[in-house]
Amino acid sequence: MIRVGILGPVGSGKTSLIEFLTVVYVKRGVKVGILTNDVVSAHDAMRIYRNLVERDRIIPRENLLGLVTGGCPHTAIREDPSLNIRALETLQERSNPDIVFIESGGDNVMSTFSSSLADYVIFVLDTSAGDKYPGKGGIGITESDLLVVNKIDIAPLVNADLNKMREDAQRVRRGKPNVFVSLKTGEGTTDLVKILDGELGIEELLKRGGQGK
Ligand SMILES: Nc1nc2c(ncn2[C@@H]2O[C@H](COP(=O)(O)OP(=O)(O)OP(=O)(O)O)[C@@H](O)[C@H]2O)c(=O)[nH]1
Ligand SMILES: [Mg+2]
Repeated sequence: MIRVGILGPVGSGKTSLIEFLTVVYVKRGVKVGILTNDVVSAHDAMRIYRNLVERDRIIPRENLLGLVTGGCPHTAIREDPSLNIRALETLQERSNPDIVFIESGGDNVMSTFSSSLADYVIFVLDTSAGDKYPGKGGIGITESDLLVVNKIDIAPLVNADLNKMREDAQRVRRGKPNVFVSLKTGEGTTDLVKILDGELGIEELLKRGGQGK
């Protein structure tokens, strides 16, 4: 089971990314589980349930789990990830997924996953705050395995210079991968999937017998 942690500021597109990737991978025969963390509600899990379980029948309900962490979202994924680790065990017992996407509650640029919880970490930033990030840094932005800059469709509305953001991403991440996308229009998502295929070894996983839902 590959555990992919997904971090990023409130509203940057973490759930949208999980929904997109789940559809892509399930259609290719990968068995996907989803674990969401929300601070005060099970909002994201309920949304995923409505979209991917009830409406589109992409995953069975036992492949989805939502945690309500309370308090600080960092704690549940970094200082004391025991609740999440137990939830992963439950998902494994119930449906034994090939990949699990773990969404953190909305955080800031300093959030990270404990290595005991995630094997691979994606940080989702968006352009809505302009182009000062990723240049300003922050450990989540600089140390994550993949930086996804989402909502490039709205960049012109906030005068966000995407070339500056690309150069800054290269510099602060010292060459680690980044990809610029719009999960709304689909722009950049082919590159995103290509990068993740390579990073997560999806083709090898399918050859070894990933079995679909
Ligand atoms: N314009 C635009 N809107 C987007 C894009 N991706 C997501 N959104 C919208 O942005 C809002 C937030 O998206 P979510 O996927 O819920 O973001 P999130 O990071 O999971 O949010 P929290 O879990 O609340 O922190 C939603 O209204 C999405 O429809 C995009 O590429 N472009
Ligand atoms: Mg979300």
